Amino acid sequence: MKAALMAKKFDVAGRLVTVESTGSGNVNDTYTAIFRTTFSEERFILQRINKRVFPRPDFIMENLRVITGHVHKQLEDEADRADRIWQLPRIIRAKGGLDYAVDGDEEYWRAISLIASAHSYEHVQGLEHACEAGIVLGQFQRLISDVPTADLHDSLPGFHITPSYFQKLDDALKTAEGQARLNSVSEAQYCLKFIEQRREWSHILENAKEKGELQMRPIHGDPKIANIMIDDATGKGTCIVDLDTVKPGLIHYDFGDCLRSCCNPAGEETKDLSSVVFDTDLCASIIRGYMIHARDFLTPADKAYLYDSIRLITFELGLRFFADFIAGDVYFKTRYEGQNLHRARVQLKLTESIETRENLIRKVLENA
Ligand code: GN1
Ligand code: MG
Repeated sequence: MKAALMAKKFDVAGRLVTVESTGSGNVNDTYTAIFRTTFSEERFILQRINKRVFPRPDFIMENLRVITGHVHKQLEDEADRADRIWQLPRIIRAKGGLDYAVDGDEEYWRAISLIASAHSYEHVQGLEHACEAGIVLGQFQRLISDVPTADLHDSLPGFHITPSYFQKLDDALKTAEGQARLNSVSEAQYCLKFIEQRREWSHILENAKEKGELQMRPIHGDPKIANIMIDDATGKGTCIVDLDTVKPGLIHYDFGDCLRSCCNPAGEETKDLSSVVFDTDLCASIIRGYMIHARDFLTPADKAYLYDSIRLITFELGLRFFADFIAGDVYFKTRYEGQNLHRARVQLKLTESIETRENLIRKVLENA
């Protein structure tokens, strides 16, 4: 098995016991590897980076080096004042000294330490869990806020630039296969109509960036609930994982993504569309947690765009899943036929729910 072979390329003491496929990622392949010596055991996370999505895996690893180095130092400095033990995985080097290993098919593999005695969840568990997700995101954004954006690569060009996903959709719709997929089910035509009605508005954050109202900063890029680790012993958030998308961006991409994920208790893969709603109590709880650390770095202009970011990033993920369905599932991994169309319908339903609750959400934000 390729993963077992690659696990042995990393600098870990002992002999390999098992490598098991873990994680629910839509892009990379993730495994947990166990190594044992006569008297101890080490578990770590092994991943194959999806080169179809990430054209420069070396850029991801360089960003990870910069970010983990910076955050580990800062966490050490602040440890005595902190209300909990904060963690962040470290890179485990390959035996040759590089931060990754390349296999015979030119695929990139990397290893990172496992956060032990902590778990993440696919679905939000309740108000306390939501609040912890907000705290963890605010803390992470604060910790990386003084990393100069010039020190980070753009490891995924176009990521969270909503108009760029319209381009992908338009290109896919120009092909005969794309048209056939669109015409194969009425739900696809309904999605397209919903998406088209929001084409002009989808520039809102990019316009604000161009006007100089919003600034580029280091961001996480993917702070969904499944990437928030909760300490088994205390129930408190201990770290955020999945650092592949850490790069310069708008903090709004993170904020919007965290809320679209954590305020939908039905989850991204539910089959019951009627259960998909944006829960405003969960929203208030996340924002309360987020503001503890974010209050210090948010400007009035940042605050003015928070509602739009929730609506936009939810809509954007619906558009991304839909464009991928039309393109023939070339980006997100799928387990069944039509899964990306189904995922798109969930996110677009959630967008509708956010739009319906706009006044309520804006009130929550005003009082934050
Ligand atoms: C992808 O691979 P994973 O599950 O960490 C995607 C995110 C989406 C997410 C939705 C690089 O993340 O942007 O929000 O799926 N990551 C990339 O579950 O596109
Ligand atoms: Mg990810």
